[in-house]
Amino acid sequence: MIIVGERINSTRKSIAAALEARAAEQILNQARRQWDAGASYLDVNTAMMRAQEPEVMAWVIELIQGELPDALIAIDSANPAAVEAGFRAHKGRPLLNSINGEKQRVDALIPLIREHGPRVIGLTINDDGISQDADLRYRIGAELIELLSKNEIGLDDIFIDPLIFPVSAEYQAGSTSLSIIGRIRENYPGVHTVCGLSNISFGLPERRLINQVYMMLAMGCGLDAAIIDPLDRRMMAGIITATTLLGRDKACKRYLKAYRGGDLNVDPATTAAG
Ligand code: THG
Repeated sequence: MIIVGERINSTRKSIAAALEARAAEQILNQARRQWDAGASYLDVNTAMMRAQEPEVMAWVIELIQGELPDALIAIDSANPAAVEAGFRAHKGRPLLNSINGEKQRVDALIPLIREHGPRVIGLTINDDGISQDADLRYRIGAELIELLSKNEIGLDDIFIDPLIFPVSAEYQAGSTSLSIIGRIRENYPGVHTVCGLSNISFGLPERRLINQVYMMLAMGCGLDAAIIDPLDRRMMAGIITATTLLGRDKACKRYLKAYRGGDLNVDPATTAAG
């Protein structure tokens, strides 16, 4: 599983304030903890910085890579100027989060993608907006795969995001996204699927439970990347266990290593009792 750590996101008040103040230590602390917890990418979302987005994006990337030279960033912005600033600041190959099927976005981002050759997340939305129809969203994903392939992005560097909506508002939202994940896996082997799944539980109690169960269902359909909080130990233990059960952990090596490291011990009370 490719884990994208979600914590450096300007829609969180504490992060917006830290970015505004260029509070390096606070941002680095979030970066270090997520990296140590096993994130493959650190998402950096600067949306709330408005006009300062490009400058802040470059600042955060240089800050993080200065401290953690192996860390890679998921450049999470809808602003092409911020994306470009991020590409220029980044060492190694970043993950662009994201492109979608909107013509304006495609026109602005394709030249940057051609120049910098990042890995790319494609969202299943286009100029007709967001559809609750699985066929339509799947087709947007398929078109994005064709578009990115034509522009020299390899299948292993494409991540399709089926988008996740609250099941409290649209009771089939969960199954719609699962079906898109399954169809991408079946028809485009080698292409990754990714989602930021915490939206699924919006408006319902016990959100963490819902997020964790949905993750397991999505992994069963082929989800192989996720934008999550890697400090959520129960979620991470569930992901390791599901990876083993899905036949992607030879000799259960990863599972046993996690066990020995204490990473599976997420419920001490239950363990002690039985
Ligand atoms: N797909 C893609 N990118 C994405 C998303 C997606 N990026 C943003 C988002 N969705 C995923 N990232 C986050 C980051 C932080 C939080 C949730 C999703 C978060 N949420 C708190 C909560 O749910 O309780 C509330 C905010 C807070 O702590 O203040 O922290 O779907 N490609």
